[in-house]
Amino acid sequence: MKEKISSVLALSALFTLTCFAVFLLHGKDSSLVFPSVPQQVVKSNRSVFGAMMDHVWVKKTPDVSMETAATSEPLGPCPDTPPSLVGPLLVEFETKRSLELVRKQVGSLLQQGGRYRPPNCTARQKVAVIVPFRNRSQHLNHWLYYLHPVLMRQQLDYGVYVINQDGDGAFNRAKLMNIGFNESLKEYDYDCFAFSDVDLVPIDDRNLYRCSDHPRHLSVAVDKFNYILSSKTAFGGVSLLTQQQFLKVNGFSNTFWGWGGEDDDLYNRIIHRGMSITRPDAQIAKYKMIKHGRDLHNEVNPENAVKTQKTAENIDTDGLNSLNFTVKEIMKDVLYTLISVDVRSP
Ligand code: UDH
Ligand code: MN
Repeated sequence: MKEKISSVLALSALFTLTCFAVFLLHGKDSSLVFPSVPQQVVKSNRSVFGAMMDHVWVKKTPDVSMETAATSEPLGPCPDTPPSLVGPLLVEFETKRSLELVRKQVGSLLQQGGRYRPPNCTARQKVAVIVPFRNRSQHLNHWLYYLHPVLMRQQLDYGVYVINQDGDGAFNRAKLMNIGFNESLKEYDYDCFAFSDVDLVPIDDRNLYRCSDHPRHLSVAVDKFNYILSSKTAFGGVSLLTQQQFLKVNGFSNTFWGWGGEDDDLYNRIIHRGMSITRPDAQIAKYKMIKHGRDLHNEVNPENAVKTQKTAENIDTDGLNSLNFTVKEIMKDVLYTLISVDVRSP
């Protein structure tokens, strides 16, 4: 009887062990056959965006959220050359792009207000991207669609600030830039400021939105001008200054109403304060400008050209230290922070 009981016990133990082994093996196999959810998500994203997107979007979706990064070990500095850059990009503005679509495509990688930080390393610079704006929503959609993936691949700790001029008074691009500088600094300790027109999209991601020893002009070769720089002193379009460099020149002048001159005046300020400008290679610093006509209330102002002759007289009293404006609204989208302002047009 005893023998019978012990052989039954031995048999059932053997059966249990076999079942356990089969369970383990099957578990392992099934994970090979059925990919985990994140793999499926990445796969479906790629098929939606198609092959063209290989040049625009990060190939691997960063898998660490900002929260995860914040709670883990201190991160090492990002490499000097970001590893995921792809070089020349396919950029076109024929496709209609709604904000909703762009939100779906890049929104999940951003923090509210158009903020991003590389998940695996500490960015070399904290960059506020300032975009002067009024009534150009189609342009903004294209710009956000193309710029976010580029800035992410460049491993910047960045935020996008769209400074919207409220009302229909004379446009003042320069004043909007000054306001962007002031307002973005209230949110975060940015050390670099990228001032960018809403209609300029880089067509090579090696053109880094990073500040350097001297103020930097990025929009060197623009398709509209046959990829030829108009003048050695050109500083409009897309330009970058560190916080110190911008303070040193007292920011932009606030008094350039309508189109023209404010960029030349900033160039004069830089030279006047003993700095020079730097530019990336024209082969890399290439841009496409979204085609557009002249906007209402931004007509050429002939007074502006005269004013650029008087930079030395105005620099001490006209700029960041004389800036006045009223914030009407701050709106946080996942793709950008929109700050609507009354610039007190004359
Ligand atoms: N901007 C607006 N809304 C406006 C005016 C200007 O958002 O109503 C901003 C926008 O970021 C734009 C930047 O200011 O990119 C510079 O203005 P712009 O694009 O009008 O300047 P640009 O020198 O063109 O590119 C001048 C008019 C060209 C008319 C050409 C007709 N063939
Ligand atoms: Mn333009």
